[in-house]
Amino acid sequence: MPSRDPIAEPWGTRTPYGPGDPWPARVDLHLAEGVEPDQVDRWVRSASLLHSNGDAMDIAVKDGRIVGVRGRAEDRVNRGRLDPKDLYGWQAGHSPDRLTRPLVRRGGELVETDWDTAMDLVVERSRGLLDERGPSALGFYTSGQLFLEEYHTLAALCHGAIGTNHLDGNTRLCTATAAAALKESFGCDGQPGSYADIDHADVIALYGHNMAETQAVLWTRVLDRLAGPNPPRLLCVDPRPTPVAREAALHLAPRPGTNVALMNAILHELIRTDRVDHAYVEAHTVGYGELVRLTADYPPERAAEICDLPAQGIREAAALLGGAERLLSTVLQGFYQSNQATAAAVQVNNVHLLRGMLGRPGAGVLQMNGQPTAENTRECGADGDMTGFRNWNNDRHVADLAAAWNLDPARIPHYAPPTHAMQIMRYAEKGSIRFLWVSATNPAVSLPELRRIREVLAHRDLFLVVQDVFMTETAELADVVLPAATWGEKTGTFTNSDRTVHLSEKAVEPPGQARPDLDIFLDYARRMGFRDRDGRPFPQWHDPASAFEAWKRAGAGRPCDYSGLTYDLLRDAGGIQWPCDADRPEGTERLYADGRFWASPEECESYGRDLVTGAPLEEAEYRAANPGGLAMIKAAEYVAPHEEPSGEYPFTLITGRTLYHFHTRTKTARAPELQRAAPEVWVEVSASDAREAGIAEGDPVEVRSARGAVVARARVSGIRPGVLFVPFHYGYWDTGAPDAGGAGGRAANELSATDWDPVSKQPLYKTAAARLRALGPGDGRPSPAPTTTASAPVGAEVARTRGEPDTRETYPGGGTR
Ligand SMILES: Nc1nc2c(c(=O)[nH]1)N[C@H]1C(S)=C(S)[C@@H](COP(=O)(O)OP(=O)(O)OC[C@H]3O[C@@H](n4cnc5c(=O)[nH]c(N)nc54)[C@H](O)[C@@H]3O)O[C@H]1N2
Ligand SMILES: Nc1nc2c(c(=O)[nH]1)N[C@H]1C(S)=C(S)[C@@H](COP(=O)(O)OP(=O)(O)OC[C@H]3O[C@@H](n4cnc5c(=O)[nH]c(N)nc54)[C@H](O)[C@@H]3O)O[C@H]1N2
Ligand SMILES: [Mo]
Repeated sequence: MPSRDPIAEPWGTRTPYGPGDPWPARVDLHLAEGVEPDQVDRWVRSASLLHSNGDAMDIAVKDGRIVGVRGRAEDRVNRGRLDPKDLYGWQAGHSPDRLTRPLVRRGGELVETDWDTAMDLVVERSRGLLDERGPSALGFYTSGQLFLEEYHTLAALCHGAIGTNHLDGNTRLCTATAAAALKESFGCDGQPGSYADIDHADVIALYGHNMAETQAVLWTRVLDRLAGPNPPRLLCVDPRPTPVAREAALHLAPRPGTNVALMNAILHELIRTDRVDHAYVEAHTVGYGELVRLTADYPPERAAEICDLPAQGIREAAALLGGAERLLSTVLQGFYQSNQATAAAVQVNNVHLLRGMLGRPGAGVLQMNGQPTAENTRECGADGDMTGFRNWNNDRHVADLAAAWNLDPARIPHYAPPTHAMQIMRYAEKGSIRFLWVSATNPAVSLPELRRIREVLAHRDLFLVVQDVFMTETAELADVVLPAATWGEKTGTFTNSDRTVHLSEKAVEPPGQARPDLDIFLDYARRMGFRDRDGRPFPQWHDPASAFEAWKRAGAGRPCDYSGLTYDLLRDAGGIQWPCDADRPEGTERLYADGRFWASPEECESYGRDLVTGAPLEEAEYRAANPGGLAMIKAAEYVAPHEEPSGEYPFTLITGRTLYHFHTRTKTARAPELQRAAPEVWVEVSASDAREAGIAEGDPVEVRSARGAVVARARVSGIRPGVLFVPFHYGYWDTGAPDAGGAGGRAANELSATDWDPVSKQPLYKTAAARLRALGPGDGRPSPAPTTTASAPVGAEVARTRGEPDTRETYPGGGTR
């Protein structure tokens, strides 16, 4: 019973405020039909697990079941607000098709079994491979959606106990570039800015970030500033007319994959017009001279040609950024998953270094996260980095970590960079990895080039363990399926994009025999008989609270210092930003306020890479370039995408999200309000391209790349001409297998290429070449794309996306008229 229809009005009503004022509270609530607030038995503290924003909420429990959620007015992140996924997504937990018992493959079929049988099988295969082939035969692929305690445990198991280098998270697909860009500029991962910078900024620049749809509550904060006195001006860089673009003072819609050229021209203009804080640059940075030299070759006219933008627009963007007194920038997948991902994201950092816009209210950069707990995957080292933002290339860091775990340093692999997810898949394909344990991610839908990924995962030489809450496309291919408890059914902590840590407490029992992921990992460790240096069972912890204490020891003294936090403090105070230690008991709003960075050769997390080739730098090179541990201004030449539109494939294909769904929809498709709002896949086509191809709104079309094809209804939208957009949410669990005859599936990743950024190794989901073919006239129905979002129709009458079921007819595989 929300007071509004959150589907039709995802951002709700305005609570305007002015610069420097506190963001007013607005409490959003949704309870199951027929339940009144005073009938709720208990409210249990948590935060949202369906994006990286960290919206704080209480879970309503009645008769041992979750019956709704309410935003927490006191919390610094959302001041009570919740978005549509927050309000409705919890219903997935009740779904009758939850996994409730372990499954093992027998005679080709997955059959139910008990935990002992399933775990014995996993342990037997692990031991056998360790004895025969060594630790490198084992790979682990995890998530950005578990809890901190679970990642730290998994990292300790893989890097410490087993000694394999093959551990990565789906954060590789998500925010590996954020981490890489922060390491390149500041020597270490760690988000400099704070969400509160929105309260103070006079200019906010969003680069490849559709905040309105992907961090909808943060966007309400921006909308509330826009509605108040002295509003900020927005710059939006996105090839689609997103809701962000609609509110922007300036919208640049570049050709996808040209971000570096655009940024170089902006930097060129900032330097030419001397919008440079020379005192800051001199005191706190190295590399300015090289940036001046390189960007001299990028006048706006040159970038205008590469990006296909008006040169005047680029000059105006530079003037907007150059005139800002308090500049906030946010960066997300339009940069991270596009051509030259890290090089482009680093240029945003450069704008801030040049202008001295760091570490004070309103002046900040947010190299955003995507997943709710991606930050923790990174800080715990479950993404292949070394636990606590340590440098795998620095023997002292390895020794330090070994001491925290009470293990011999020689057990921790540090002979080579950790293996990234795309390389793990390659090793599985080649047969050197024989055992792959996938937890809380669905690679059979989310990795690029699905036909190949399905083959790799289904190969009979690969023993595949899948730990999930549902029977996903990936679980279908497994040898062992482990049923997990999820949000609301287990306790743990997680950290959002601006370093705010929340505690999420168990509200209800998991269904059937499903168990918390932490219990599963610890059970595996006990059965494997791992020991520490003193012969005690390893890991030495046994439940969420003891796992949190162990993490505090492993992260203490590093930037992500949690040593001042306790579950009780998080319970009392709500969200707190790390670092939080004895000196900073209330946490830390902004990093680098003192102009000091974690960049000295002794402290840094990485010696850096060449931004164009990705070649790693040696310690000696790093020492020579940055002996004083200053921030690093790193310049990069523009290099064209590997796959550019050409005769056979004349369109650029980009993929991404819509407001109402989360990823492969395992949760959001099981929430009726969300599923109804975007029930099927679609393809966005510009009006001019549609006209030329004879395609009208809702007509069936085929999009084909060199990898495969997708069949969907066309949405004629305001997207940049020459560009197609396909949302990547739609796999096959609810419709059956992809068409084997090659007639086309519906998952966007049938189309994407096996290619990644040379620095961050993040796959390039946002630059591929494709062709578009009309499949005959439609039946007059529009495409199922929402009307409230970047996918809004142009030139056709389409019923507005609304929440009330009665006003929106639903039917299989289509939209609404
Ligand atoms: N509703 C919803 N919210 C989510 C999620 C979800 O699945 N659904 N997922 C969460 C996760 S894990 C993530 S990572 C975030 C992602 O959040 P976002 O990055 O905001 O989402 P995307 O739709 O992937 O991409 C953002 C924009 O990049 C633009 N783009 C594509 N190519 C280029 C390019 O070359 N240059 C530029 N400048 N822009 C380009 C697209 O048009 C798109 O609008 O969202 C989080 N929040
Ligand atoms: N084409 C294209 N592809 C993309 C992207 C894109 O923009 N375009 N974006 C990429 C990005 S940024 C991301 S983050 C990935 C996301 O890709 P995935 O991680 O594959 O997507 P999810 O559907 O979130 O998968 C999470 C899985 O974990 C399960 N799960 C949820 N909670 C729990 C739990 O508590 N325990 C366990 N064990 N399991 C749980 C869910 O049921 C689900 O199956 O996709 C990437 N792929
Ligand atoms: Mo992501």
